[in-house]
Amino acid sequence: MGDNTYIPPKVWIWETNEESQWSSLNRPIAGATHHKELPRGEHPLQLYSLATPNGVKITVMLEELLALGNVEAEYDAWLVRIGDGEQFGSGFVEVNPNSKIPALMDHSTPTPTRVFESGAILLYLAEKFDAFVPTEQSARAECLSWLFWQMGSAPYLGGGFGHFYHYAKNKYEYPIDRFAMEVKRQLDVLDRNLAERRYLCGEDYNIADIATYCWYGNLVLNNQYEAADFLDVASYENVVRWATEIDVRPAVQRGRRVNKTSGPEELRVLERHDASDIS
Ligand SMILES: N[C@@H](CCC(=O)N[C@@H](CS)C(=O)NCC(=O)O)C(=O)O
Repeated sequence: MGDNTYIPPKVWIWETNEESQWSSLNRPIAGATHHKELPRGEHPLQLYSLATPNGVKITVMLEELLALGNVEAEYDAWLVRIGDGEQFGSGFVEVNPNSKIPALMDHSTPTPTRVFESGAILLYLAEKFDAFVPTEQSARAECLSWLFWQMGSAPYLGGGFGHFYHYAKNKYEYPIDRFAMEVKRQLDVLDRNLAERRYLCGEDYNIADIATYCWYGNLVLNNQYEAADFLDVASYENVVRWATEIDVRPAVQRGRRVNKTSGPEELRVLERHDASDIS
């Protein structure tokens, strides 16, 4: 793969290769690979996750809700080690048939509610607690537009740019060039918007900021893919200003640590069941 002699066969065949650390996990079929029940803690909200950009969106949101005084946002956060294939366990697949973290169960509803897709989980929690999403129709439309924009852009940043620039063992110019171009265009979209506004939708911080900070915020703060120089992130001054402001929020600092398995040992909170788990 990667040289210009590759000719696609008539029918694609699944062949495992060692192109990246994720190769042994990626597969073209859905469904569970093994039986494994999910654990359940004492709080109504049960989160099954890992501190990736998509996972952190939800722990930041829950910590923000708790910071506002919503005691019903207390949650258990269970670690799902995607590098070990735990997202393919039968219990997890029942909560998310797409086998990706994050996934949430809400046991406070008349029958338990499952929610998957980080954008859907953010909106579910925002509606449940009436926080971090505007209620006025136009403001809400703006918030949902930026939230869905982020959800649509993440595959370019993470699945595209991050995969080929950072994770892939061999670096190929064509995909890196294509995805760097799109990521820079998206950074410019954000930068122009944030030139006029403090947060993505205006004066108020909301779920669109949480979702976007976890991807583009981390990228411009050089916490993602070690690509700050390559993408010249410093030139997106408004994005850097916005990300820096969000980054220091105490709830953001707490949420980033939940289900974290890498980085400094003292910052990792593998599972969270109580506020005291985050020291
Ligand atoms: N669109 C999904 C994407 C979730 C996603 O890609 N999760 C990754 C970690 S960030 C995952 O679980 N990967 C495991 C795998 O691909 O097997 C969302 O926003 O929730």
